[in-house]
Amino acid sequence: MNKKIEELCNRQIEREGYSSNLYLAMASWAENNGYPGFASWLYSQSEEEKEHMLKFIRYINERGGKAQIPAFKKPPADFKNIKDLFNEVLKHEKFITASINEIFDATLSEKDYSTSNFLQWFLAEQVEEEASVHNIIDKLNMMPANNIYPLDKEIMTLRSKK
Ligand code: OFO
Repeated sequence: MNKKIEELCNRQIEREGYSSNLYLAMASWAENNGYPGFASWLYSQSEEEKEHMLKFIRYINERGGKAQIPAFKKPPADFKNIKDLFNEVLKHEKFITASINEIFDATLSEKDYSTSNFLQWFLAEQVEEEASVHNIIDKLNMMPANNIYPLDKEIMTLRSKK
Protein backbone atom coordinates (compact mmCIF):
# COMPACT_ATOMS: atom_id res chain seq x y z
CA MET A 1 0.00 0.00 0.00
CA ASN A 2 1.22 3.52 -0.80
CA LYS A 3 3.01 4.74 2.37
CA LYS A 4 1.60 8.25 2.37
CA ILE A 5 -1.95 6.96 1.98
CA GLU A 6 -1.34 4.32 4.65
CA GLU A 7 -0.24 7.06 7.07
CA LEU A 8 -3.28 9.18 6.33
CA CYS A 9 -5.62 6.20 6.74
CA ASN A 10 -3.93 5.37 10.05
CA ARG A 11 -4.43 8.95 11.16
CA GLN A 12 -8.09 8.53 10.26
CA ILE A 13 -8.36 5.44 12.51
CA GLU A 14 -7.54 7.74 15.43
CA ARG A 15 -10.01 10.39 14.26
CA GLU A 16 -12.89 7.96 13.84
CA GLY A 17 -12.11 6.31 17.19
CA TYR A 18 -11.99 9.69 18.89
CA SER A 19 -15.35 10.56 17.27
CA SER A 20 -16.79 7.39 18.77
CA ASN A 21 -15.47 8.28 22.24
CA LEU A 22 -16.57 11.89 21.93
CA TYR A 23 -20.14 10.87 21.12
CA LEU A 24 -20.05 8.34 23.93
CA ALA A 25 -19.07 11.13 26.36
CA MET A 26 -21.83 13.32 24.95
CA ALA A 27 -24.37 10.48 25.20
CA SER A 28 -23.44 9.94 28.83
CA TRP A 29 -23.78 13.66 29.56
CA ALA A 30 -27.19 13.76 27.83
CA GLU A 31 -28.33 10.71 29.82
CA ASN A 32 -27.28 12.34 33.08
CA ASN A 33 -28.99 15.60 32.19
CA GLY A 34 -32.46 14.29 31.44
CA TYR A 35 -32.29 13.83 27.67
CA PRO A 36 -32.84 10.10 27.02
CA GLY A 37 -33.74 10.70 23.33
CA PHE A 38 -30.60 12.66 22.52
CA ALA A 39 -28.57 10.18 24.56
CA SER A 40 -29.90 7.31 22.50
CA TRP A 41 -29.13 9.16 19.24
CA LEU A 42 -25.59 9.86 20.45
CA TYR A 43 -25.01 6.28 21.65
CA SER A 44 -25.96 4.96 18.24
CA GLN A 45 -23.80 7.61 16.56
CA SER A 46 -20.90 6.46 18.70
CA GLU A 47 -21.44 2.87 17.46
CA GLU A 48 -21.40 4.08 13.87
CA GLU A 49 -18.14 5.89 14.40
CA LYS A 50 -16.63 2.72 15.79
CA GLU A 51 -17.74 0.96 12.59
CA HIS A 52 -16.03 3.69 10.56
CA MET A 53 -12.83 3.13 12.50
CA LEU A 54 -13.09 -0.63 11.84
CA LYS A 55 -13.58 -0.02 8.12
CA PHE A 56 -10.24 1.83 8.02
CA ILE A 57 -8.47 -0.84 10.09
CA ARG A 58 -9.69 -3.65 7.85
CA TYR A 59 -9.02 -1.73 4.65
CA ILE A 60 -5.40 -0.94 5.54
CA ASN A 61 -4.73 -4.56 6.48
CA GLU A 62 -6.50 -5.90 3.39
CA ARG A 63 -4.26 -3.75 1.19
CA GLY A 64 -1.11 -5.14 2.77
CA GLY A 65 -0.53 -2.16 5.07
CA LYS A 66 -0.36 -2.23 8.87
CA ALA A 67 -3.24 -0.73 10.82
CA GLN A 68 -2.07 1.03 13.98
CA ILE A 69 -4.35 1.11 17.01
CA PRO A 70 -3.66 4.43 18.71
CA ALA A 71 -4.19 5.87 22.19
CA PHE A 72 -7.12 8.27 22.26
CA LYS A 73 -7.29 11.73 23.77
CA LYS A 74 -9.85 11.98 26.59
CA PRO A 75 -13.05 13.63 25.33
CA PRO A 76 -14.66 16.45 27.33
CA ALA A 77 -17.06 15.28 30.06
CA ASP A 78 -19.13 18.45 30.41
CA PHE A 79 -21.15 20.53 28.01
CA LYS A 80 -22.84 23.89 28.53
CA ASN A 81 -26.24 22.79 27.28
CA ILE A 82 -27.80 20.55 24.63
CA LYS A 83 -27.65 23.19 21.86
CA ASP A 84 -24.01 23.77 22.51
CA LEU A 85 -23.39 20.05 22.48
CA PHE A 86 -24.95 19.65 19.02
CA ASN A 87 -23.03 22.65 17.71
CA GLU A 88 -19.92 20.79 18.86
CA VAL A 89 -21.09 17.66 17.01
CA LEU A 90 -21.48 19.67 13.81
CA LYS A 91 -18.09 21.30 14.23
CA HIS A 92 -16.52 17.90 14.74
CA GLU A 93 -18.26 16.38 11.71
CA LYS A 94 -17.01 19.25 9.55
CA PHE A 95 -13.52 18.51 10.78
CA ILE A 96 -13.99 14.84 9.83
CA THR A 97 -15.32 15.80 6.38
CA ALA A 98 -12.24 17.97 5.80
CA SER A 99 -10.05 15.10 6.93
CA ILE A 100 -11.70 12.61 4.51
CA ASN A 101 -11.43 15.19 1.70
CA GLU A 102 -7.74 15.56 2.42
CA ILE A 103 -7.15 11.80 2.12
CA PHE A 104 -9.26 11.71 -1.04
CA ASP A 105 -7.13 14.49 -2.57
CA ALA A 106 -3.96 12.60 -1.66
CA THR A 107 -5.26 9.39 -3.28
CA LEU A 108 -5.73 11.31 -6.53
CA SER A 109 -2.28 12.85 -6.51
CA GLU A 110 -0.72 9.49 -5.53
CA LYS A 111 -2.86 7.72 -8.17
CA ASP A 112 -4.18 5.30 -5.52
CA TYR A 113 -7.56 4.92 -7.17
CA SER A 114 -8.60 1.89 -5.12
CA THR A 115 -8.44 4.02 -1.98
CA SER A 116 -10.31 6.83 -3.76
CA ASN A 117 -13.00 4.26 -4.43
CA PHE A 118 -12.96 3.08 -0.79
CA LEU A 119 -13.39 6.69 0.37
CA GLN A 120 -16.49 7.31 -1.76
CA TRP A 121 -18.61 5.66 0.91
CA PHE A 122 -17.22 8.04 3.56
CA LEU A 123 -17.80 11.11 1.38
CA ALA A 124 -21.48 10.19 1.02
CA GLU A 125 -21.74 9.30 4.71
CA GLN A 126 -20.39 12.71 5.74
CA VAL A 127 -23.02 14.51 3.65
CA GLU A 128 -25.71 12.47 5.38
CA GLU A 129 -24.26 12.95 8.87
CA GLU A 130 -23.83 16.71 8.54
CA ALA A 131 -27.39 17.01 7.21
CA SER A 132 -28.84 15.04 10.08
CA VAL A 133 -26.99 17.13 12.69
CA HIS A 134 -28.07 20.34 10.92
CA ASN A 135 -31.62 19.10 11.12
CA ILE A 136 -31.38 18.58 14.90
CA ILE A 137 -29.79 22.03 15.39
CA ASP A 138 -32.56 23.67 13.33
CA LYS A 139 -35.17 21.97 15.48
CA LEU A 140 -33.36 22.94 18.69
CA ASN A 141 -33.29 26.55 17.52
CA MET A 142 -37.05 26.48 17.06
CA MET A 143 -37.74 25.18 20.59
CA PRO A 144 -37.84 27.38 23.68
CA ALA A 145 -34.74 26.52 25.75
CA ASN A 146 -36.88 25.48 28.73
CA ASN A 147 -39.04 23.08 26.72
CA ILE A 148 -36.77 20.72 24.82
CA TYR A 149 -38.55 17.63 26.14
CA PRO A 150 -40.91 17.07 23.13
CA LEU A 151 -37.95 17.23 20.78
CA ASP A 152 -36.02 14.80 22.95
CA LYS A 153 -38.94 12.39 22.57
CA GLU A 154 -39.06 12.90 18.83
CA ILE A 155 -35.31 12.30 18.48
CA MET A 156 -35.78 8.97 20.23
CA THR A 157 -37.64 7.78 17.11
CA LEU A 158 -35.69 9.84 14.56
CA ARG A 159 -32.09 8.70 15.31
CA SER A 160 -30.19 7.67 12.22
CA LYS A 161 -32.35 6.26 9.48
CA LYS A 162 -29.59 3.85 8.58
FE1 OFO B 1 -19.15 10.96 11.57
O1 OFO B 1 -17.53 10.55 10.92
FE2 OFO B 1 -17.08 8.88 10.77
O2 OFO B 1 -16.64 9.06 9.06
